[in-house]
Amino acid sequence: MECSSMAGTTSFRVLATILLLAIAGRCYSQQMDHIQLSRIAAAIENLTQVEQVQAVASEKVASGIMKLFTSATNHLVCERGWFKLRSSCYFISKDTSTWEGSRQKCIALNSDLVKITHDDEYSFLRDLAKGHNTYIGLSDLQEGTFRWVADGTVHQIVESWWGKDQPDDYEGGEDCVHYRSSNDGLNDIACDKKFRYICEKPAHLGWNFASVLDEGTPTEK
Ligand code: MBG
Ligand code: CA
Ligand code: CA
Repeated sequence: MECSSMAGTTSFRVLATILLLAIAGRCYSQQMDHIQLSRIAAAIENLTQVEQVQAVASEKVASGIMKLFTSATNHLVCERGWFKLRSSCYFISKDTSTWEGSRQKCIALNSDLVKITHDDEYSFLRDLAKGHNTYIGLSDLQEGTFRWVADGTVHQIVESWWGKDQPDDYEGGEDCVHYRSSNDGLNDIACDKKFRYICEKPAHLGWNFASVLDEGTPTEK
């Protein structure tokens, strides 16, 4: 009888042990789940931080490029004898030439007859002409449409630039455009007339542009 009661106690112990092991196993795996979850959470947190750092970095890069661009524009220069407006250099001649002759002279100076695109550029050039008749890079020698010779683009009409009643292709023989001082405006004229001329070419970075790069580099303290 004792034996059977002992056997009963033993099987109870075995059962309890199995139960305890099962509970312990469950707890262990829950603990593992918890550890895994906190690892994943940490990884996500890390990635978010990396993303934020990257966003800040690319904002900094963009604003740096803008600053460099502005500084570069401020450091654009023209050679002696040329006048600067924004990113262009202009040469006003003292000699006179036909319209085609003027163009060839500009080309020999690594430039072309001026193309006017802004109101302030027109005013700037009018001041440069100082009351002299002066050729610009506009003609309707081809197809009767006024085009800028520098790039072949069609002239965007700015009415206020033309002198009164111009362009009029007077007597069918006026295909080249000049600034007519007595009308204080543009006029089409016979291309073989000889006038002063204005050439235009892009301004270039000055030798001291390197200082711009220094400006952009923060100094450590
Ligand atoms: C002249 C122009 C000429 C033609 C003429 C017509 C007083 O200016 O130079 O091109 O347009 O006017 O009368
Ligand atoms: Ca221009
Ligand atoms: Ca005319």
